[in-house]
Amino acid sequence: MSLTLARWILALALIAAVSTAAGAAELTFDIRIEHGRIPDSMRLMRVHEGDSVTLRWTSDRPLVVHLHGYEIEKHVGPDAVTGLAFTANATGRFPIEIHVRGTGGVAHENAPLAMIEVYPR
Ligand SMILES: [Cu+2]
Repeated sequence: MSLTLARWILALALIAAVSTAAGAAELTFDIRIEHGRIPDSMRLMRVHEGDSVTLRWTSDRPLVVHLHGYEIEKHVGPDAVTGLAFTANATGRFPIEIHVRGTGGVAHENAPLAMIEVYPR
């Protein structure tokens, strides 16, 4: 392989790597829980692989939100915004559920609060 050709291939590989990184988005969702529910418009969140995602939670009562698959749990209460941040490295469909405090274990309350779909880039 000629040196010139090798340089071209290296240059193209670098361009591909940069454009992939540049395509990742930083996404923030503000989500208010009331009576254990969130607005219908927030019940399905779509992101892409590699995106930096931050869910900013508030709730009318203390509870725990659990992002399945990524296995992140956060205490959410009425007095402050709770950030749940992750990089969407795993693709698929991931439920977010409410864990009820004081039941002595993992208790899922009803249907998932929301779903996050992470699409391949
Ligand atoms: Cu859970």
